[in-house]
Amino acid sequence: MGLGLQGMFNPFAKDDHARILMLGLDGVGKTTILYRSKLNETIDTEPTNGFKIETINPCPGMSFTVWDIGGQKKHRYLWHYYHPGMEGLIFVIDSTDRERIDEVREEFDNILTFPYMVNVPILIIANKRDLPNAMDRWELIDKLGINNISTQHKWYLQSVCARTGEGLDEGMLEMVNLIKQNSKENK
Ligand code: G3D
Ligand code: MG
Repeated sequence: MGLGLQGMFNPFAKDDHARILMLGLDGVGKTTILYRSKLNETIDTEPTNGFKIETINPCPGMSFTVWDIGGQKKHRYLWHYYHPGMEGLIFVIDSTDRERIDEVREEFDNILTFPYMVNVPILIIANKRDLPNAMDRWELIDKLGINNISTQHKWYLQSVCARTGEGLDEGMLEMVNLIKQNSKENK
């Protein structure tokens, strides 16, 4: 009984799938990321009221259902309600937005207190890396206090340009790896 070519090369069982929550302040590029991952296109976005859900394939044999939740201040109280059953968090940052970096940290810290976030791996996407004056990964890690979360969560920070897709596939693959490691350890 052979596995067939696909089974031999596929590191995941057939139909492996994870539910992913994507959060971040408004205007950071979440919806652009969603459709760049899904369609490999840049679409015209407008502020997301409520949420959008799309299925993407970060690598052969794996699919993610990604929930893109509106990030405007008036909608952020809803973030709390989308967590149950989520297996990964993608937290998106506009890496040029120094003005709101304290607000980003506050919201990030808040998310980490949600009960359903225990042990959930986190991909931090530092978006808009194409723009001048983007903060580099070390500055972001420092300003967001990310090193302090490393004992409770597996995490990875990837800088991305969602408009062109640069860095996005690498980031999604890291998310796959983190989820895989996590499920092995928590079996
Ligand atoms: P949101 O879903 O997080 O609210 P959007 O954010 O995806 O709606 O994006 C907000 C704006 O940021 C959009 O521009 C979008 O094109 C832009 N954007 C997203 N990713 C990048 C990126 O990597 N680089 C640059 N330079 N811009 C990006 P508009 O002009 O439509 O508001
Ligand atoms: Mg949006």
